[in-house]
Amino acid sequence: MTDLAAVKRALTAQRIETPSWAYANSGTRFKVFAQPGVPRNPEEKIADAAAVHRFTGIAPAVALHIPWDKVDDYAALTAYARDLGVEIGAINTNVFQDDDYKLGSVTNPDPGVRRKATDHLLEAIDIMGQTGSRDLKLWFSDGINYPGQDDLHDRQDRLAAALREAYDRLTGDQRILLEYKLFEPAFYATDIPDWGTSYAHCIELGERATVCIDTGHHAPGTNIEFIVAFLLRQKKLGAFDFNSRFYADDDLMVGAADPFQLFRIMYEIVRGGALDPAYGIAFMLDQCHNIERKIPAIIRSVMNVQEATAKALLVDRDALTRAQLAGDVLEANAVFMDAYNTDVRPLLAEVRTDAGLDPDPIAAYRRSGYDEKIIADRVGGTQAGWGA
Ligand code: LRH
Ligand code: MN
Repeated sequence: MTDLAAVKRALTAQRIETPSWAYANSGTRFKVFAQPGVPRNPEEKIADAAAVHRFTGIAPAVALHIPWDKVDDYAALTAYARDLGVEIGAINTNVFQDDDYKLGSVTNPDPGVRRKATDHLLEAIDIMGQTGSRDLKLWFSDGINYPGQDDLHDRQDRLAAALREAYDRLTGDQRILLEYKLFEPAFYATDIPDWGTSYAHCIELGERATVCIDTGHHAPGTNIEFIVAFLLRQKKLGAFDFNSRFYADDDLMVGAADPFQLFRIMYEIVRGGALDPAYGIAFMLDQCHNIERKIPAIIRSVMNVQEATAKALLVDRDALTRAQLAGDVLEANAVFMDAYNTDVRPLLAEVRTDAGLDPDPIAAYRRSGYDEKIIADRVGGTQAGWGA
C-alpha cells in the first residue's frame, strides 16, 4: 500500500531549476515575438525566477547562460539572488553563437578556435567559483552538414581533449553535465548526438562527469525512460533539461506534448531512488515561450513535473512487482496505469496548502499583479533574449 505521508514529503522536497533564458524573448528562425515586461538584464531574469519559486515553492534555483547572463560581479549577482530566495544553479556555456565556431568550437579543425572555445569552458568554471554553482552544463552545437566535410574520428579526439582540460579544472563538488542532441544546427553528423556518446565521454573523463538528458533532443519514438533507467543503474545520470515536443527540439512546456512520457520518466526516477535532492539529479527546465506569457508558462511547467512525479510516487510498487514477477502482463500494466490515471491535483493542492502556498499557483500568480507590474516597470532599455 502507498504511504501517502511519504509521498507528500517527497513532493514537498522536490526541487526544479528554471532557466534564465526562458524568461527572455525567444522564437524561431521565422520570427521572435517580443513581449512586454520581458527582463532586460540577469537581475530581472532572477527576479522572475524568484516569482516562480514564490508561487510554486519548489523552484529555488535558476540556471545561467554565459554570455547571455554575463555580469561584472557574479558574487553580487549571487547575493542579489539569495536576497530574493533563489540560488544560482548550473552555469551553461555557449560555444554556438560566435562566427569562429562555424566549423565547430572544441572540435574545430583550427587549433586557435579550439583554444578559444576551451578557454570559454574554463571561464565558466571560474564563474562557478563565484556563484557557488556545482554544475557546469556543456552543450556543443558542433557537427558537420555534409559527409566528408571533416573527420569524425579526429573531431572526437579534439572534443575529448577539451573535455579533459575542463574536467581537470573542476574543484570541490563541481561536476560536468554533458548534454547531447541528435541534430540542429548540424544536419549530417553532430559530435555528441546521443546518450551513448555522452555516456562514453563521461566514463572516459571520470566520476565528476555525468549525462544531461534534454527531453527534446532525441529521434522521434526514442524510449527516454529506458535511457533514464540505464544511466541511473550506471550512476551516470546528472541532470534533465525538461521540455516537450511534437516533432523536433520544440522546447515547449514540459508535459504539454506528452504527459504520459513525463510520468514514465519520473517513475524511473522514483524507482531508482533518485528523486530526493540529496541523490544529486538536477531537474532543470529548458524551454522557450515564444507566444505565451513566460512566467505563468514556467509555473505551469513546474506543476506538470509535480503532477507527473505525484503519479509516479503513487504507483503501488508491491502490486507492480508481484504482477511483474508473476508474468501477469495485463495486471502489471493496469497497476502502472492506475497511478497515471489518478487525479493528483487535490493531493498537490494539499501539499501546497501545507507549505503555506496557494493551492492554485497560476490563479495566485494572476491575482498577484506581478505581470502587470513588470509590464509597467520594464519600459526602455533592451530586452534580453533573441533579437526581435
Ligand atoms: C540546445 C539547448 C542547450 C542550451 C540551449 C539554450 O538546444 O538545449 O541546453 O544551451 O538549448
Ligand atoms: Mn537543453
